[in-house]
Amino acid sequence: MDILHCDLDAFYASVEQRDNPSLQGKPVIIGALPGNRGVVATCSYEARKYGVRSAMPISEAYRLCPTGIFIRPDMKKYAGVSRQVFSILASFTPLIEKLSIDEAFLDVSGCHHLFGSSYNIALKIKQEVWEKVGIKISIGIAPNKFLAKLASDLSKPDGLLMFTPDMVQNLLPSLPVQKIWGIGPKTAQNLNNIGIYTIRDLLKTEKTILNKILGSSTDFILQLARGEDSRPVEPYQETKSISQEITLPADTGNIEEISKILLKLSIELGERLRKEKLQAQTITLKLRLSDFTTLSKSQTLEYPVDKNLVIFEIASSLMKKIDTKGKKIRLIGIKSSNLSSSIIEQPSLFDFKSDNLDKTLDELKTRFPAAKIMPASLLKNSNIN
Ligand code: DCP
Ligand code: MG
Repeated sequence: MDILHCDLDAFYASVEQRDNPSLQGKPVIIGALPGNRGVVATCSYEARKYGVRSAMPISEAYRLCPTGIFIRPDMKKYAGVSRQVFSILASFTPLIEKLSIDEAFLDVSGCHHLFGSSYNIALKIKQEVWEKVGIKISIGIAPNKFLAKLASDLSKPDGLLMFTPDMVQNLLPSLPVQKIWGIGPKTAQNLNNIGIYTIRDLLKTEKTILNKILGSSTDFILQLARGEDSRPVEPYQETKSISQEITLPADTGNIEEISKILLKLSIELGERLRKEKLQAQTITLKLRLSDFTTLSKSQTLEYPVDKNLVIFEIASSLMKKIDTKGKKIRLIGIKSSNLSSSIIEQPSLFDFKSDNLDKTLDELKTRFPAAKIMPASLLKNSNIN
């Protein structure tokens, strides 16, 4: 029982409730404001009773919960709270794998002589996060990552659950297939369509049939279904940021040309992030002008990203915020930082259908390294190829 999965409860909403006691016990919905386009980032457990969920269009959230208190996210504040929580986690073990702004695995195998049993460590973490930060964290304890994450998920809110061998035998098989890592709503629907609803159903089905739906992930998913998972906790301290930059062959002030360069850099950066299985929550645009002054602008996002077009969209909006009127640019760079592991498929806040496109391009480039594969808009640009 040496892996802990720690995940803050209703993170953004909890921070707002902590800072404004009049919001406590109320349905608080963080995201876009009603009447605007956009989605729910998260909501308090009080709002979840009305059926409100993350990633739901804000119009639907308003329809389900008109008495909800709608608040725009304050990413700077949440990033600060997240740092505080992660420094508490780091005081127990250096073996921390950050999965997102509010979620991490801890390998506590080497910490028992200092802090007692895994259960005790989890209790101490819960207590310290509550006392020092003022929000609740749920913790799952298990011999492996999959079961630890499942345990914290089942225990929420304010939970602490140890996934015992008895639960692997009796509880795990009865859970719906979507509880398995990597089975999203679409795959779950495909499995339901052929009568597979629970993990037990999955284990009873012939592999050739599963292969048709799960493809190359079949064996891995079957291992998880049996409660087995050999992946180690992998700390990511080494990589603090990943950047792509280019010094232009000739300085330019041409917006169209700059936009094409941003697209090229975004594609290269997206590829590197996905290769490293990382996602970035902060994107910085750096410009060096002809007179060598350097300007930069950053944006910390509501959710970590690794998609080419999302990075491009953010870099383009940062570009508009930097005043370069009448000046020429000699270097352009995009930096991604605030990195976390992307091994868990995160629902995207952005309405781009580019997931499969990026994946296909990555695969093509691996198979045909010499081929030039790029958006048509980049094909004729002599300045950047
Ligand atoms: N988030 C987001 N968009 C999503 C999902 C999450 O912006 N589609 C943000 C808001 C959340 C934070 O990330 O507060 C953490 O995500 P979680 O999935 O851990 O959700 P919560 O912490 O809000 O709730 P839970 O108690 O279920 O963990
Ligand atoms: Mg959470």
